[in-house]
Amino acid sequence: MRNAWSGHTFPHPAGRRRWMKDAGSMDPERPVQHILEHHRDLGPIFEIIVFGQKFVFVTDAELAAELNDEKRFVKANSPALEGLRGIAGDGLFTAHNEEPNWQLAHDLLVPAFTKQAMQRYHPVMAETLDELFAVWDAGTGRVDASADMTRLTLETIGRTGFSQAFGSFTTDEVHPFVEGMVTALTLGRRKGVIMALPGARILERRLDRKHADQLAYVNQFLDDIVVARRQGVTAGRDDLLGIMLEQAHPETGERLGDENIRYQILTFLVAGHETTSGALSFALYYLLRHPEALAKAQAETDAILGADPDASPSYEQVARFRYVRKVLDEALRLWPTAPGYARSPRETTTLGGRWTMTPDDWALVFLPLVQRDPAVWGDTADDFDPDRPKPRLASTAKPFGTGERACIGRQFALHEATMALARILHRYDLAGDPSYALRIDERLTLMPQGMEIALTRRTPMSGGEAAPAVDSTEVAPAAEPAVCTHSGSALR
Ligand code: MNH
Repeated sequence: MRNAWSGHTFPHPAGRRRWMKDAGSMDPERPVQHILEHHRDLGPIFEIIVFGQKFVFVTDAELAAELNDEKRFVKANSPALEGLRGIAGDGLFTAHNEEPNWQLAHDLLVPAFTKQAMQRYHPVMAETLDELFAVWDAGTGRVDASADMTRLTLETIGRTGFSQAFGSFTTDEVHPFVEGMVTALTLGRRKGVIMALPGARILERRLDRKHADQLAYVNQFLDDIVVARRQGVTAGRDDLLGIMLEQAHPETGERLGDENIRYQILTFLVAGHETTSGALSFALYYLLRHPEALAKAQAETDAILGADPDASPSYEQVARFRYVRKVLDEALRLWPTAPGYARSPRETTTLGGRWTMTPDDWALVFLPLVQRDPAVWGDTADDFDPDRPKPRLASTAKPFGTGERACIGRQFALHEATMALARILHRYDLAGDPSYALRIDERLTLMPQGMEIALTRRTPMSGGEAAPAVDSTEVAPAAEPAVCTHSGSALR
C-alpha cells in the first residue's frame, strides 16, 4: 500500500501536524460525510495522511474518467479492502488482480448473474418481498426503513445464492451471523487504518483476540452452510453455492478450494445486501422529501401493476419501471452506498497531464463528489432530480465501480431494488417524520439511520395513463441494457 506519488504533495486540509499529520482533519466515525462537509474546497485531487498512510482522493469527473480507463488503470485494493482480507481473503471483492482465484471465481460465477439466472432468482425475490409485506401488514404501520430494507436484502441474497434463510421476518433480533459479520467488518476497517503503523501486527492480533469468539462463530456458520449443502436436500442446486461446490472451470478444469469458497460466501452475503439495502433506503428518503417524485413513481406502478395491491410484476415487467429505476439511479448518484474504489496505473503514467503515477501509487475515486461534479451535473448537482437529463460525461457516474472488477451483482441489485421499491410504492402510502434529518451510518457502506416511515395500505388506481393490460411477454428495453459488462461471456 505504498503510495508515495514520487514525493509529490497534493493539497491537504489546513492544520497538518508534524507527527499526526491530518488525523485531526478526518472523522474516523464518518469519514465520507466529513469530507463532503469540510474538504470540498481542496480541489479535484487532494491528500489526507493518517496513521502513516497517504490517501489521495480524486473528486472531479474528468480525472475520474481518466482513472476509469481500463487500458491504463486497474483496480487497487485500498487499505479498507486490504483490512478485510483477514475474513474475505482472495474472495472476489478483495482478491488482487493477479491472484489466480479471482479469474477462476469470476469465470465460474459470471453464469450465476446472467439473464437466465436472474429469471430463476425472480420468484424467490418476489416471495421474500411478500413475506416482508405480511410482516408490515400485521404490524403497527411504523417501520424502521433501513432495518427492514436490510432484512429484505439479506434474506434475498441468502435464499437466492445459498438457499440459506436467516429468519429475518420472524424475529426482531438481528441474526447472530449478521452481528458477527458486522464485528468482522468493523475490525477489518480498523485494521486497514492502522496497517501502516509501526506495531500494527501486535494491535491487529490484540483486536483479533478480543473478537475471537464472534469470528469463530462466523467461520462456523459459513462452514455449516457448506456442510448442509453437501449432505442435504438442496444438493445439486445451481445457485451460487452449487456452482462453487460442483463446477470446474470449463477450460482448465480447476475448482475453487474450501477456504476460498468460505471467503466467497462471506463476500456475497456482505456485498450482496448492505449496498442494496442502503440504495433502497436512500431512495425512500428522497421520495419522502419529494412528494411530486413519489406521486409520479406511484402512478407508474399503477400503470404497470394495475388495481390489485398484491400484484407482483413478472421478470420482464420489472424492466418497465423506468421512473422507479431513475429514482434509484439518482439516489445512488447522490449517495453511492459503496462510496469509492481505488485505481492504480498498469505502468508508470501521468495523471491529469501533470502527476507522475507509478503502479505502486493509487488514487481513490471519491464517488459522492465525483457524482456531484458541477461541471457534469450543473449547479443543481446536489439536488435530487430523477428526471435530470443524462449528462454528457455519462461514464463518470459509476456507483457499481468500473472495468473488469466492477460489481458482478449489479443486475441482481437493480432487479431486486427496482421490484422492491415499485411494489412498496404500489402497495403503501408513505409518510416520513418531517423533522427527520438525514443521518448516515458509515461502516463499509453508507446507510441512513433512524429513518422511520409510516405506512398505510393504499388503493392503487387501475390503469393510469398508458396502462396496458399486464402483458408479461412485452419486453421494453431498460434505460440501460440489462446485461453486466463483464469480460468474456455474452450475457445477453
Ligand atoms: Mn457490488 C464489486 C457496488 C450490489 C457483489 N460492488 C463492487 C464494486 C462496487 C460495488 C463499487 C467495485 C469495488 C472496487 O472496485 O473495489 N454493489 C455495489 C452497489 C450495490 C452492489 C452500489 C447495490 C446497490 N454487489 C451487489 C450485489 C452483489 C455484489 C447484490 C452480489 C449478489 N460487488 C459484488 C462482488 C464484487 C462487487 C462479488 C467484486 C467483483 C470483482 O472484483 O470481481
